[in-house]
Amino acid sequence: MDRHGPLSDDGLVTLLDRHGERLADPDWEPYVEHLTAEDLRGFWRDMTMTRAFDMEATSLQRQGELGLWVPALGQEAAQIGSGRAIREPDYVFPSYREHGVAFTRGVDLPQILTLFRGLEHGSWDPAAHSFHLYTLVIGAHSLHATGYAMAMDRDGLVASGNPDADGAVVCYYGDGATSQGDVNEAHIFAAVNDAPIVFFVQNNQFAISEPTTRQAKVPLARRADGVGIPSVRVDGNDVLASYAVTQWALKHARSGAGPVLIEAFTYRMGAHTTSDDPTRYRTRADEEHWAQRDPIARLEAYLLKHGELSDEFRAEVEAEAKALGKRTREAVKSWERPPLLTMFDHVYAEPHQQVEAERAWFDRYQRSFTDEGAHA
Ligand SMILES: Cc1ncc(C[n+]2csc(CCOP(=O)(O)OP(=O)(O)O)c2C)c(N)n1
Repeated sequence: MDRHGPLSDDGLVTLLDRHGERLADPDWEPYVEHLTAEDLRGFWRDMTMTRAFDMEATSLQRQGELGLWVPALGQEAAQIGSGRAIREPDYVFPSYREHGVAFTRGVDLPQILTLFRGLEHGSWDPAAHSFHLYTLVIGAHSLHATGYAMAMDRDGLVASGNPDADGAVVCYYGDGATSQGDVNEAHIFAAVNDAPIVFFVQNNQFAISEPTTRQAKVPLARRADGVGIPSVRVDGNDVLASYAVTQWALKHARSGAGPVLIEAFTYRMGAHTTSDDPTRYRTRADEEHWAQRDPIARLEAYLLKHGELSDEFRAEVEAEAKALGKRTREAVKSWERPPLLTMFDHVYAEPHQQVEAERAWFDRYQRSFTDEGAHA
């Protein structure tokens, strides 16, 4: 392993190794010592549910029910660990692969699929879940997130004197996004304005077919050095470590000390999307290497070793996952195509003159194809 390049495992925070052995790290212990066996089982459940939903969505795409699907396979620990460290009034800006984080924010997972069936931009209420809609334009949301964080500060939600009431933003994007202008601008803007934001980079080692080695000469976390943002590299397949570093980063940001960048080093076990064939750009040996580091298996090994994963609990989660799969299939198949005019809804929070004018024009245009319109 190259000790200096972007795939180095140097300095990765790890609290649970790939065999499920707990590693002691006095620096990070304070961020996990309160977790009970029930909490850890909860992490395992969250990851298992996320994966079950993911597999279901892939099947639905293969059956022609979805236009596209973006699997999060292999990234469950990075997402559940960080997601479980987020609380009110924090606010999340995801990209498009954060199904695990969505789950921790209480989004009903089938709702995500309205986007992938081409019906809506996502049908959850961002305010109700403190979880913004997905963004397909790589990195664009990093600027929105930075502005939102600065507004949270101005609204008195940061360093208020009551740490339990403070909040910060968490913005998720991938390794490829770190090459984007928008993301670098967001880093600079956040740094010089001490914006309360945690940039959470899931380095899954590929931007579609472009490997991280073609995006950087150094670990991605070091991008933060150049703009004066503290950063940490974490084993993204370790749910405990992902939770610990996000706890720390959020505490830092909520206290008014400014942004943090987390690089979660992980691996996309599936395809980039259902339109992609990863065998064209990576080897079977690589996939096998990372299969040995499966984030769910790692926590499962730990729990089993400590007698904390009973057959009853596993059966319960299995049944829950099955029910979610069934509900997802039924929901997707029941969705009707919405009237085209709904595309003008939710553009702004309040009615807007220009949008209303465009809606009226489109309405007339649509009617021109009917008998009623043709004779008007
Ligand atoms: C601005 C922009 N450029 C290009 C694309 C096409 N595109 C979609 S996903 C992707 C790769 C993104 O990789 P990364 O940031 O590592 O995230 P990942 O998909 O691996 O989670 C690209 C280039 C896009 N959606 N938006």
